[in-house]
Amino acid sequence: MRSIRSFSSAVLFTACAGLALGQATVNPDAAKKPAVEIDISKPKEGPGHVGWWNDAVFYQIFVRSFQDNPRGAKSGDGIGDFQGLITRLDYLNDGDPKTDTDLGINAIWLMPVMQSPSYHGYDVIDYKTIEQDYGTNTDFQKFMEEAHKRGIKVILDLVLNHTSDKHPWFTESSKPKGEQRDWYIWSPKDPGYKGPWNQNVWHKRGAGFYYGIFSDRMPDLNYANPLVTREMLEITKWGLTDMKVDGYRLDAIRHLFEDGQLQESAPQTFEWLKQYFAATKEANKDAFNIGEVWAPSDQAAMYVGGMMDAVFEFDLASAMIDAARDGDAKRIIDAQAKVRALYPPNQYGRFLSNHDQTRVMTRLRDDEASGQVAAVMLLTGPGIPFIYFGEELGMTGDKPDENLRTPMQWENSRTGGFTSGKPWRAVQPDIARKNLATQRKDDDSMFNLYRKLVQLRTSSEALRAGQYMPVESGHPGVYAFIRYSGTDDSRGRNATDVKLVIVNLTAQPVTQYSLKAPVRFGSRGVSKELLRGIAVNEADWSNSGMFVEWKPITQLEPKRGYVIDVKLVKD
Ligand SMILES: [Ca+2]
Ligand SMILES: [Ca+2]
Repeated sequence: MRSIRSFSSAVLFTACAGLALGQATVNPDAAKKPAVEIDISKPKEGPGHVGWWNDAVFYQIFVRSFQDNPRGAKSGDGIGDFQGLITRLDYLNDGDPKTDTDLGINAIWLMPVMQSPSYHGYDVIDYKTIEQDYGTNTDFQKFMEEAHKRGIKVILDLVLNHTSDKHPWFTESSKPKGEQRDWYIWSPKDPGYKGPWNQNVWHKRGAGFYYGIFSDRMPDLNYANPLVTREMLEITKWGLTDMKVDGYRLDAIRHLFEDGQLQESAPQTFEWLKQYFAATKEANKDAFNIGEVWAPSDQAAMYVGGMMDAVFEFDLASAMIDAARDGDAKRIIDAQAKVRALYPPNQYGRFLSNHDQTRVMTRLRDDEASGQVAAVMLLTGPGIPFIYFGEELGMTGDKPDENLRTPMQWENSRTGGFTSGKPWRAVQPDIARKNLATQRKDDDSMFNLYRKLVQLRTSSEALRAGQYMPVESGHPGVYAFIRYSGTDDSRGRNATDVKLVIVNLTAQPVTQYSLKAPVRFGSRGVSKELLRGIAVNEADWSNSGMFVEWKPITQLEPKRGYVIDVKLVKD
């Protein structure tokens, strides 16, 4: 949750910059907390496959911007809706394993879809009624049915921390003697302190002040009140049982509780999330919970296990983008090593950018080749990958937030094929190149790379849920690693699926590199490059199955990624 229209972009920038630099907080108590010591040579052990989410490639959708219903109810108003989204499901996954023209994702994260007065929906006024712009509860249920029919799981954005100030609970709470006074956080006088990014958090209403960490229009719920907990857990369970959703993306969870002036990751928040986690698993044992903890890796990882199934890895996202832009392999090697030491294997969201961040292609200065190596890292690396809608077309967009969330560009036209009316927000000016219809025809397009990578990941257990092993490349611009599965052995002995990924992050061809890894795969390999089918030089496996001077591709092309299937032959 960083997406409040009332924020000035200056405030937003400060908040994000502070986080990006790893400044935990301006709160003095939190600042005194000892830094977590991380030994990056010690990966967390355990299975890399915990639940269905470890077989998933997620796709993040802003319903308002995906597809306006082409005909019938709510069509032509320039606003995406559930009926429109249903018409585009076959693009995401047509449910037919024999076709490969669809993108191939198998899970969706829907940004908020419940009633809200804002365009983005992060301020809810009714947690059980679908936003009227998007359709009805029946439309939503139809969408769920159509998604499930295609083998697509769906998780919903769940905004627990706050409601809209127009929520009936808050209206009642605003009355000093109202029955729901304690549902929100009130003070007779202004307590005077500021929030973690130096914003106002106490807002005046009537004779009192209420707490709202993000905005005066988003009052924080008071989770110290058991009635609030009971209500919100009931809503959570209702979604899982009655609406049949497969889990939640939890907005801003580190702000749930405040402990005095401690406004991030208060101890009560962790305790509460254990209760939340148990409630979701009770409603559906396969429910998936992924949290937004917009903080450095060591703080984010604290939420995984018994509180969240996974959290989004913001540091890893920045590292992938920096590495792709600057040609710096160490940047991603170090970030991945840290993540590997902090999390149970694969239990984190791997993404490049989301709805709160400048689109990845804009951050890569619209350099298509850099975007393609970022895509290779996103979809071959460990964790649970998330694609932000339009990223697969290399869509661009910068602040303000509305421009990070512009309509999906299906074709090169004034409305991008998104609506027959006037889109709620204009399409991007570079639509002539950044649209699906044009990119479908080009084998080397961003879309076709994403499509191949998603399908490659889906078809390989090693890429989906396997172990990760870094490989020394002997070149500062070459990032290499192995994913393998079918064995618990830390050196890969008896692995049944082995994929070697090599990424030349630099803008120059590279021939001076040499791969080295302490693997014990077997004694001979038969290798094949999977993205372009180019020739591979076999390793010398005579050294007890360990390869030391392997150059599988004679020349690595500028800004290019390779995925090599290593088939092992035992003597
Ligand atoms: Ca519509
Ligand atoms: Ca809160």
